[in-house]
Amino acid sequence: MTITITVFEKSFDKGRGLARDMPVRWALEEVGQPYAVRPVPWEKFKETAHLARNPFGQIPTYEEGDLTLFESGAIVFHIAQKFPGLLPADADARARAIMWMFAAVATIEPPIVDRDVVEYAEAGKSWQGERQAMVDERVRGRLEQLAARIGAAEWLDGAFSAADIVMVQVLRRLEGSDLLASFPTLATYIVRAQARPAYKRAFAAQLAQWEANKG
Ligand code: GTB
Repeated sequence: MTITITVFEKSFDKGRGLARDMPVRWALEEVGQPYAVRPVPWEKFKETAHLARNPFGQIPTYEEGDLTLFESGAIVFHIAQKFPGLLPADADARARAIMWMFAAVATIEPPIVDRDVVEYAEAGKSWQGERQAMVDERVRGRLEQLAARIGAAEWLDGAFSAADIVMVQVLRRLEGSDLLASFPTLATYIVRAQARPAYKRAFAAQLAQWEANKG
């Protein structure tokens, strides 16, 4: 059955692999599932056809026969449940991998997204600097806790899993920041993930998409 995902026609991250189709592509590459891509132009995000796929008018979405999904984390979870390779067989280890997926999107990601909100959406506000410092401190706290838990381990919990895809992608949003650079454990964790052939294939595919459409 063909799997089709929606992606930006022209991603505003300019092929840096930060848009949220990246974890979906990466998960599909890890489990060896081919997929088709439906690029959505920005002006069509809130049109009926796309809203039918995602009520919030966002990418990515995932179609497989009669099933349509949105939310990148839920899509990665679905792929991991449906195809072998991304979730441990042992029930307890599987529960922990799922826990880490939720931790990535519910505990680590919110302050990281807030950081972007302060930087871009709240630029020029009189209180921007003060809020930026507060949000950075929150992010730093979370990174400290995560780095302490990962320690010398290769992955979040034993073997590489879907949770590492979601977590690495969340952390990548801090790429280039001093915050990430001050946690070598996390920087190394990301580099380790980026060395995976599946990551490289996913990255190359989204970059090719950008190159073909940047105009
Ligand atoms: N929680 C949803 C999910 O994980 O699927 C969020 C989806 C989402 O934010 N999608 C964005 C979108 O469709 C594209 S990826 N936005 C249109 C809209 O909301 O109207 C967003 C993105 C782009 C670039 C970076 N970056 O450069 O770091 C990060 C995220």
